[in-house]
Amino acid sequence: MNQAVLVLIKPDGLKKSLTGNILTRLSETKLEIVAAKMARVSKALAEEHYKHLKDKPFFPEIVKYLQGELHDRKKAMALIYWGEDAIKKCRELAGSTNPEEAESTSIRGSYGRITTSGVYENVIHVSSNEPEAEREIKLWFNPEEIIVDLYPKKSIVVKEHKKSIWA
Ligand code: IDP
Ligand code: MG
Repeated sequence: MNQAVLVLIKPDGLKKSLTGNILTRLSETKLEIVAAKMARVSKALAEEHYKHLKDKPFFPEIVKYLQGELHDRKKAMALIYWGEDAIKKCRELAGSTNPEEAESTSIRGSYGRITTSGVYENVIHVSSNEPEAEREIKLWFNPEEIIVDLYPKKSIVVKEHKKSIWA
C-alpha cells in the first residue's frame, strides 16, 4: 500500500552536517521524495508537532530542540517520502526513539545521543502511523509544495494577501 510519511532532519542532524548521510541512508528505501524544504520552526509549530507529548516532563525540552534552540540552528529540513510501506521502511532505517537502544547501524543508532539534561537527540523524525503522517504533513506543507495529490484540497481566493515576489 502506498503511503506518505513526514521525515524531519532535526537541528542536531543539520548541525552535525548529516543531511547527505541521512538522505543517502533513506534512498535505500527506493521511496520517492515528493516534497522537500528547509523550514523555520516557530514555537507554535514545534508545540503543535509534539502536541501528543504535551504532558510529558520532557515536552518543553523537545519543543526547544525542534526549534533549534539547543543547536543554534533555527531550522529543520522537512521531506515527504512516498511509496510502498513508506512509514515502516523509514522508521526501520531511523531506529528506536532512544538512540542508546537503537540498532547501531540505524540512523539514530549511528548519530544520536542522549544529552546530559536527558533529551534524546536522535537527528531525525519519522511519522509513526498514517493518521499522524497526514496530520504532520498538513502541518508542515501547503498543497502546492507537494508534487503529488496526497489529500483532498480546495481552492480559495485570497484578497489583499501580502506576499513576497522576486524584485
Ligand atoms: P519518535 O520520534 O520515535 O516517534 P516520540 O515518542 O514521538 O518518538 O517522541 C518524540 C521525540 O521526543 C523523540 O524523537 C525524542 O527526541 C524525544 N523523546 C521521546 N521520549 C523521550 C524520553 O523519554 N526522554 C527524552 N526525550 C524523549
Ligand atoms: Mg513520534
